[in-house]
Amino acid sequence: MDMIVNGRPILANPPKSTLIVPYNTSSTTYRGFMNFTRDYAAELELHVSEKVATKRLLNLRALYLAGNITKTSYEETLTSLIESRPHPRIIVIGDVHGCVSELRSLLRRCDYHPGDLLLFLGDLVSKGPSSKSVIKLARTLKSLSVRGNHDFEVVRWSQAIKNNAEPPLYQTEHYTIARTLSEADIKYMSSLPWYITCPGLNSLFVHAGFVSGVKLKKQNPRLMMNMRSILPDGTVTSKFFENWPWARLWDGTETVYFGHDADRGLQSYDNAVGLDTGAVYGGRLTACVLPERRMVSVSARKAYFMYRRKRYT
Ligand SMILES: [Mn+2]
Repeated sequence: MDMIVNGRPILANPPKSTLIVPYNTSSTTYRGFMNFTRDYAAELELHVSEKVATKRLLNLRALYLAGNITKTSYEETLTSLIESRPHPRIIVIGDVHGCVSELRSLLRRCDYHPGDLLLFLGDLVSKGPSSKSVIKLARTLKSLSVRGNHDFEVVRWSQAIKNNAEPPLYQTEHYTIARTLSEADIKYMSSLPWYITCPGLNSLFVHAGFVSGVKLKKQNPRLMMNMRSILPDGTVTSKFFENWPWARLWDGTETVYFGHDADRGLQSYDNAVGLDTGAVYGGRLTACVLPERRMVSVSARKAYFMYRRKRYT
């Protein structure tokens, strides 16, 4: 049975490690979006034009609920309002790391509307100013995300806390974040898959990367969350070897969208697009808008985290 997420169907029972998003352009598939229009309006500081458009939708809904217009006329008007909207899109977003103001600015700059699907490339949390608000925003807008290495650590700690584990000797950031998250936040984070596929756009989404020549189902979760380089001898590593980005070797037929690699910043190969542009280090937060593959980014308000990583050649 199909389940509707943000107006688009996804598999009702996705395999634990993955998620498939069909890209479907027919308007009937995103009719359900009214259900979260209210939350959307409350969560984003909207531009005036968006406020007006949202208000029209809410007024229409109110008229219908009050019994002032028939269901048929409500649905007809709703459909025509939706169809006069820009085409629904998938907005793919690089590592947010708790930078919620930058995320809000980015969504406005992308002209985000209900019906668009947000797809995060993982590492929503940690290092930045407000991990909890990022998770709440992602949940409210019914976003999808893959699992990043930092998300993974937070989920591990939240499970440990649930099982009454001793707190760590030195209170790590992941532990602190896990303690501040609500039940709903943790449920959302626990649901994040290793990777997401979208056959309709011939695309894959993953936090760190894939190893060429290995079937999707056989890819190693730890590497999917951590890899950065593949050396000439085939060694897959999370280290930053300047001349050996894994994406350069990617020979799959699908285009891979990934994050995790702020050192290299924006990477744009034919079949691999890296979107971690280091917002939390004072760089930019970047989105790629599909299907047109348009890049949109905003600069960070400040450097929230000091940046120090070894370079290898
Ligand atoms: Mn990462």
